[in-house]
Amino acid sequence: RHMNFAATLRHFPVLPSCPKTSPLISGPIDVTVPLELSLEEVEKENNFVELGGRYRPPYCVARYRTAIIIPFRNRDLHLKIFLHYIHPLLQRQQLNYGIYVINQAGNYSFNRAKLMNVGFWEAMLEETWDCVFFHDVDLIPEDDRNIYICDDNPKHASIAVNKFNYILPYSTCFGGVSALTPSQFYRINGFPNNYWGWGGEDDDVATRVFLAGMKISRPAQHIGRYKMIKHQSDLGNTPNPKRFDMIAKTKQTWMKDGWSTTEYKVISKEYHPLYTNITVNIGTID
Ligand code: UD2
Ligand code: MN
Repeated sequence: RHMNFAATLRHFPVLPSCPKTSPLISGPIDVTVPLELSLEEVEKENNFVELGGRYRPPYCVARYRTAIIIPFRNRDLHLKIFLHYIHPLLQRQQLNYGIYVINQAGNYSFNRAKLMNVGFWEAMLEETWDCVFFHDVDLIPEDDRNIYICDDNPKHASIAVNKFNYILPYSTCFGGVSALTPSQFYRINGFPNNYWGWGGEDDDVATRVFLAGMKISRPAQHIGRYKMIKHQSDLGNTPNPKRFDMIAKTKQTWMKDGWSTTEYKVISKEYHPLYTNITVNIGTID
């Protein structure tokens, strides 16, 4: 059976553990929006990525295993740019990782938080990940010292986003890019399932973190930097008028509604070269 060199080494029993800090990390990244780039070119750039967007460092055993969950609908251009930047970054960080795009089927109201619950389930079915990153498709990290691993407390990684002039808009902000270990995720009962449309769901999750007796951890301001690709608001994701009432009631709802009560139906699962696409029917507002 034919195997390439890296694949052979991976089966070699004395492969050393990767160093605690990767020597490949280099700091700030210049993020520009490469409009001419095709998905085929991005695939060619990332030869070492395995089917479904999985990767393990070839010459050492990764210390950390991270799944990236992307809530998604109709953002192909953003996804291509995201993949172009995220794969090389995660490889420089010497992680064992997988990229999961959770694509909401149909034209009903978008539900970012419910897609996160689905993504968590589906990713954990494949592998016991140490850490799960919940990641907007339009946020591109601008520094590879922003390591995609979990902390002792739930992490809000996108502390400084260009859209907010690289300043954290408010102290309990948890939107954009967040990361939880499976046990932290279970402790907050996952994400809420009933935020349909834009907004509020991130604040609900932040409240869950506090109610579960944890804090929000963040990288340093000069490291947790992200560029949000400019976009208009999407059809099917208009601001949720109920969001203020809902976030005021998280204390009453978080135990009842969460990852364990997420109902969905997988319509298809496809292993693309740079990501696993899971298209799901998550229903709609009743
Ligand atoms: C902010 C938050 C975001 C979320 C949102 C409110 C930051 C940096 N971002 O982003 O995390 O809390 O407010 O819901 O704080 N998406 C699709 N297709 C759609 C709609 C959304 O793929 O039709 C996905 C996509 O991954 C996108 C994410 O949902 O990045 C958030 O939606 P957004 O980018 O429209 O929201 P935005 O930029 O106001
Ligand atoms: Mn956005």
